[in-house]
Amino acid sequence: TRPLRLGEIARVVRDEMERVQVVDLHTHLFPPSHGELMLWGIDDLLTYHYLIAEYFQTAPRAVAPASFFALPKAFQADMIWAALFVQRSPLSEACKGVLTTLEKLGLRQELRARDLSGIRRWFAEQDPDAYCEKVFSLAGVKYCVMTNIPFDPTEAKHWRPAKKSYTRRFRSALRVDPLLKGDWETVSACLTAANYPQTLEGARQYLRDWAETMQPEYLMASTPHDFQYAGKKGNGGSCQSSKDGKKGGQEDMGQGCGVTMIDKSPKGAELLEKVLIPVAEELSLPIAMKLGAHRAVNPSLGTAGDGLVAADVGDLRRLCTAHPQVKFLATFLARVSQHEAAVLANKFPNLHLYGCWWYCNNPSIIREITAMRLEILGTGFTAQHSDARVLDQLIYKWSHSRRVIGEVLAGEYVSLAQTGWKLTREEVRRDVERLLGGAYEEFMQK
Ligand code: RAT
Ligand code: ZN
Repeated sequence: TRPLRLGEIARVVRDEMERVQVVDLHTHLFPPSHGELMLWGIDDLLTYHYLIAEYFQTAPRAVAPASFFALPKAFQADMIWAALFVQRSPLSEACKGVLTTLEKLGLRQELRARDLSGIRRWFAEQDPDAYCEKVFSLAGVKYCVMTNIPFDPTEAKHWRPAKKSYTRRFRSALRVDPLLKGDWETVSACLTAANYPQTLEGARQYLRDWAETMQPEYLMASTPHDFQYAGKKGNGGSCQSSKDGKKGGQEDMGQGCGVTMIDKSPKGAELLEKVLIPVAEELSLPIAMKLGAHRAVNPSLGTAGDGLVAADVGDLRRLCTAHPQVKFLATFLARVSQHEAAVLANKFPNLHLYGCWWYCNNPSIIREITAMRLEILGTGFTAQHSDARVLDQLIYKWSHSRRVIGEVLAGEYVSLAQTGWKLTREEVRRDVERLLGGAYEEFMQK
């Protein structure tokens, strides 16, 4: 409890950053109980879609994406290893991530020798359950939130008819992208297959029932690049995203109890307003929005072909205004959106910003965004989430982020200390815990 000396601040922040058990509030990870859905090990690390995209930047013309994807995963991994780690220096954040991960797992010798076979042998000896625990403890992650998509049958089978049991390291989030995309075809196919009526009320009941099954932390969706939300009283119950001017279905627009059959497809904003928001409100579940992805910019690359767009931050403002009783978690993909988003979070107590997402999850950008957020929001935001798809990535994503966020925070404390403000280690610990999970949990509870 003694005040820290100026010269001690950087070291204390570094220590506290190293020791804090973080909450990882958005990942694509699955527990070992989910079998093939759990990605881990060197071949999954090397075939991460960030690395596939980087590989194709410079791949020979003769390697067509379709033939690459038809190869066994280990072959794909070999090609990426050769191109990005042997023929070039692995300078990108995604490449360095693989190195940090292996180094922290203790595979230093194999790394030094660039011995991919040796690395594979090591992973082959690991037991998934024990390895999973090892990764969580090495990464210092208290628990992670998964992304659970009921519309995807390969996932749904792990929940119904019987829910798989898994450790407390994993929590659920119910993801509903087809709703925000206005992809009524997918939604109605799922409703039909599960014997729900093809109505808005049918869709709401479907969500309620899945929420009952999954017990999610929140409902979540990423917005399509052309998403527009007009607000509650906008054009026909906020179906502004309807580019072709069609109204969304026969159902009582604007009144919205929605039991009539739908004969035209409702659009994303309408499904948000009439399905997602009412269910969120009814079940007191926050909605996590991810804004700024432009899917399938190069469709031949699959997930690796998704790009970025500067989303309209105004959509989120209109949502927070129209639904003050609903809590929104949000993260933006474009660097240009970050400042406006921080100001918005400063105005709306029902909005919580989290993480440096995907193309922003690079040290230089994390540094800039974190400094700006601290300056505007104090500790009222969540500095990072990993978005890990491969279990082992928790190790590097958190290690890289802890370092940068710590450096930024230390700088802010030094300027505090220069005013004569006295700071203790316990206070540093409190702030660090808040930035890496505590602020999220406080927001969820309020
Ligand atoms: O970062 C990623 O892995 C992306 O492919 C997306 O999944 C993104 O994180 C998302 O959740 O939409
Ligand atoms: Zn994600």
